[in-house]
Amino acid sequence: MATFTEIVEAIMTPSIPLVIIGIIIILGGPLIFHLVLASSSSYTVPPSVLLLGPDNSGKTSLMTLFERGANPSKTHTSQIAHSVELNASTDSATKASFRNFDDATGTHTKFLLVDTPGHGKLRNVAMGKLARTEKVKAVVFMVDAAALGEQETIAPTAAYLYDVLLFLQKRASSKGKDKASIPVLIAANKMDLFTALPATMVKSHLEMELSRIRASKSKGLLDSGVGIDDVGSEEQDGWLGEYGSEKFTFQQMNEFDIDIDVLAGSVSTEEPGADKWWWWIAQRVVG
Ligand SMILES: Nc1nc2c(ncn2[C@@H]2O[C@H](COP(=O)(O)OP(=O)(O)OP(=O)(O)O)[C@@H](O)[C@H]2O)c(=O)[nH]1
Ligand SMILES: [Mg+2]
Repeated sequence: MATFTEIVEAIMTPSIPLVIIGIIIILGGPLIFHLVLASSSSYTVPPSVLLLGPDNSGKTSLMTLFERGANPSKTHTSQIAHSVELNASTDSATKASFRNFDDATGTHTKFLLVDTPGHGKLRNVAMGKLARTEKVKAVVFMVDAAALGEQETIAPTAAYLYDVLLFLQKRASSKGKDKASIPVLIAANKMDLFTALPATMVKSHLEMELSRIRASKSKGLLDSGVGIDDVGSEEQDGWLGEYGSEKFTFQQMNEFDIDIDVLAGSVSTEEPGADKWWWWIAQRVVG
């Protein structure tokens, strides 16, 4: 039987197998530790839904409504992103309402609702959130339907939406198979105001303005005398929707596996309220 000193001696004597075991422990330990942490964090970080849209459209108001079940009396223009954890359910009992999400009945899916600042100077905050898309399940793009009839509102609103859609399109074109596509809800808010455009008009106004932006972006290209068939794939990649089409429609985004819905509602009043939006979000989060 080996004595204690013999064992110690064997361990202390450098030998190839021992060195290999040592290297495995030193390199493998942290690696395993990392894998364990990484896999567990994917369970603890819930999916998120991004609230985008220009300033004054009602994003913070909507988030507060979902969080507290009550409409905030006053909001300030947001300067930072802010998220709250909510529970969504698609059970018929709790169907279409965020007011009873605390009910213990049925199954719930946790998700993060991320509010972003809408001001043009802080747009990078929102786009930064969008760029880290691993956990983004859906995008809610909020617009002020009551002010959308005015040129000074529709122009910046559509310009922002253009950037968001082009980002999603590029992401879809270059994505690996494991990345799910991100659906977009255009939430036409402030339907309680008499100047509010109905959802169909919000849709057509935005499509018209997006067509205009797209045309002006490609104008330099066309002016230079290059035919539409002569341009390289780089230019095609920068084109929103169906390449070469005259008019942009949201339906063209289906080509990139991006679904866009336009739903009308209001944060401030019970009717039409925000239930439709909540139901849309719940289906995307749970599904
Ligand atoms: N009439 C009416 N007013 C609303 C509605 N929703 C929000 N508002 C008002 O619109 C204003 C702007 O709302 P916010 O929620 O602060 O807008 P926001 O999108 O967070 O704006 P930023 O933080 O600047 O990006 C507030 O005065 C709200 O009270 C609505 O459904 N109807
Ligand atoms: Mg805000």
